[in-house]
Amino acid sequence: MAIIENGTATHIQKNAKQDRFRGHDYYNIDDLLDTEHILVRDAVREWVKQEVSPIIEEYSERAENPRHLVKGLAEIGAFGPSLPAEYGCGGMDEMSYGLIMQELERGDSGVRSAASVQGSLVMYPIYRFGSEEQRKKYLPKLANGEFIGCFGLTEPNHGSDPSSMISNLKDDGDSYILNGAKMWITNSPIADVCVVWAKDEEGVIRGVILEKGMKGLSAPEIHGKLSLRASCTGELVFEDVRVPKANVLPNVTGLKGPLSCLSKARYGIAWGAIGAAMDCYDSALRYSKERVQFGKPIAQFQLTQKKLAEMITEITKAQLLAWRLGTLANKGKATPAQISMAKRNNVHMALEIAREARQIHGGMGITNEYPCMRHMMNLETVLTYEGTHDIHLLITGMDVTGLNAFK
Ligand code: TGC
Ligand code: FAD
Repeated sequence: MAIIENGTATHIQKNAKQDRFRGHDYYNIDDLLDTEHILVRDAVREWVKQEVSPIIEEYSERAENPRHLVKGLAEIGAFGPSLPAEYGCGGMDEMSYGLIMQELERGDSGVRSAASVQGSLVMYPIYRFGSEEQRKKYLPKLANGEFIGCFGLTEPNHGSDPSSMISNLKDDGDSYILNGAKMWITNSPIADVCVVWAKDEEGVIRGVILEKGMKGLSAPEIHGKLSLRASCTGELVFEDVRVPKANVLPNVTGLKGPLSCLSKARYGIAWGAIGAAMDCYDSALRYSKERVQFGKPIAQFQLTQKKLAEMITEITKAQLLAWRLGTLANKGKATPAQISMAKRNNVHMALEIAREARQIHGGMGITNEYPCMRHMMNLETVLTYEGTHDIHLLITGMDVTGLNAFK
């Protein structure tokens, strides 16, 4: 407990656990949204206030996945928001999907991760590349949270370069035999369904759907994470797993399969990062007006104002980037490189803001009374997964020069 010297500080301490977040819209970007977008966003914001904010610091501290949130996430339409309603999904547009991710990550990156993986990395490939039988079998149960899904692309020795993966499928009549391992897989220890990418005997990457309980499939949890602590992460180990050919995604081969899913998820992260940044800014703004040093609120010092002014400027730029990306995505015109730019810019922006906001909170900023340190730690993962900060830079570099730095 901090030593409290005056009434103002006591007030801050008492109210720190309440979620007093309000959104920030310096450029009236709400005017560019439809009423439906705002309704969706506000509903998710309220859900996060009621369900996530009161518990997230404790779950994060205990490194425990708040699994009870799955039902609520399904109810608010967070799983596959922009996939068709006929499969039990949200049937919303890409802007609504983005806004939902923004609000979830305002609560915690791990909560947004759960929705990203389920919707964009598991449901989306089944919808886009799966057979009608696969869609009907899996999508409704993933949408309503009855099934948890995970996505296995990264391997212990192949992260940024997934095309070098060694997990492999050997033809065995009506089945394939799968061997190999995947690393850093969100939700693998609790997953009922795994979308896994592996090479066939011709070296062609294929997607397969695995189900919990298949002989030879195991998913040990990875412990000791100092980031994304409220999210469950594990490995996937395949020892002669027999995968019926009916479980192969029939409509895609090659790396563009998993990379298309990543485009969908990276788009959501570009929005989600804004949520984490807004939460840090909001907390810092409020704290700086309440915290008194040298006889005046610290918000009155020019150096604090510089931090806050730069934060809201960067948030506003990120919001405009995301909004424009959303309008392109709604028309099916957002390119993978445009998505990379937004993911990279917005996550880096959020991480910088989390660090600055932490400073504004002084010593209190390193405690779990305020969200900045948790967001900061989470964002270190977000900067790395779904393509690292530098990989996205090289994607932009390749797009503008036409020259490939990876090969
Ligand atoms: P390259 O030769 O460039 O491309 C292979 C094929 O894929 C196509 N393509 C894409 N298609 C759709 N969306 C994209 N974003 C695409 N990027 C490329 C490309 O046109 C080509 O198609 P075709 O028809 O010619 O075959 O591939 P490369 O091997 O040179 O790799 C390029 C690179 C490095 C950019 C790519 O491998 C990459 O993005 N690496 C980063 C890996 C990554 O992001 N891993 C993420 C793992 S999943 C995860 O982190 C989940 S976190 C979950 C959570 O939220 O909790
Ligand atoms: P590496 O690829 O080894 O990179 C190490 C460093 O080298 C990075 O800084 C990178 O930028 C740099 N580097 C690599 N290549 C180049 C280059 N050509 N030029 C310049 N620099 C380069 N994966 C999944 O498949 N599914 C999941 O659900 C999933 N969830 C995750 C959850 C968490 C908590 C984490 C931490 C990761 C998750 N990942 C998941 C894996 C994630 O996508 C990888 O960690 C990421 O792609 C980077 O791979 P790597 O960790 O092997 O790093």
